[in-house]
Amino acid sequence: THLAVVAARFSCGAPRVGAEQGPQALVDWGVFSDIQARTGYLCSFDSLSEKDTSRNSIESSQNLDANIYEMKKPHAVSLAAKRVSDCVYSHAREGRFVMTLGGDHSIGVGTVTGTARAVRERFDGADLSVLWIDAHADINTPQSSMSGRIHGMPVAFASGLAKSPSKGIFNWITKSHLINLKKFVYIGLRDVDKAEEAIIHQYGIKSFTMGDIRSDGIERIMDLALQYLGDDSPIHVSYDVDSLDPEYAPSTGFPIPGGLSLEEGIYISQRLYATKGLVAMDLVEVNPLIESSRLTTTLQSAASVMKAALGVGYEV
Ligand code: DIR
Ligand code: MN
Ligand code: MN
Ligand code: MN
Repeated sequence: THLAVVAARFSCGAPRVGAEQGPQALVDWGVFSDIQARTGYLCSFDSLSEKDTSRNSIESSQNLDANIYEMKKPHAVSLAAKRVSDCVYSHAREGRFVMTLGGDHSIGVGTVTGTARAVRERFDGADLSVLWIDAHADINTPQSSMSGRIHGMPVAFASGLAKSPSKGIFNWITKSHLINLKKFVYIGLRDVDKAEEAIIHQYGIKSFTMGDIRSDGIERIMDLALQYLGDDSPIHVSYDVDSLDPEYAPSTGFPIPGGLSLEEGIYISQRLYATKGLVAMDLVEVNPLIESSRLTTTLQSAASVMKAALGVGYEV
């Protein structure tokens, strides 16, 4: 079997640089040699970055990337996400497991739309199931966002909740790309904007907060999450490393206390592996420039949740 690793080396959706260096740090940590040695997977690598974008599009995106439509760097982010979406799609279409390394979470517009489109084609119009493991809800629209940063908006664009504002931004997203919010679950939320809370409530989006995990336990929460999604469609997990407590993942742009323990983070992955329905994973928001002295802690944690999702170290 074939594991397609996509290095999405972008940080244009976030206020700070550094997340574009996350993928290389993870690869250098040796995660994939370990996975190849301990599973039957053969890994292939794609590397996408702003530097590879043609001179013309870089120039035009820089010229156009004033803060328009309440969004910061919309052209650069839209172009990056489109490239990620096409790349993820091309692998998922062939039945490969796709592991995308971020990058800030705006690349999530690309990852889930790429998988959703491939799954529709391969499984007769079926909707993809998505788990969004994150401290944040990432569901602001350009209108509701207070920061204008698109790493806080990927769920809104990937689901069609936020429409292409115009001038070509995200207008590559067609109906076949969209994820269904009825097949979508949050786990780990603890820093949600008021406007995002209203959106989650309005659309009835299933959400398991850190409070829920503390009162019911992660085992029960995973039972409920998987039961809600059902077992009739393939699963994509978009794993933001900031879902983990900063003790285990300090090198990230927006660390929020009170997160998942590493054990809970690994348990989520193990449960997803055990469904046999997991087809794609993102591991995003590793920023080697933040808390650099504790980067190895962050890489170790990220590696553990990735490996567990692929069945490495899985027992029972
Ligand atoms: C905030 C922060 N909700 C925003 N989001 C973050 O900018 O939309 N996401 N930090 O990771
Ligand atoms: Mn996120
Ligand atoms: Mn986050
Ligand atoms: Mn983020």
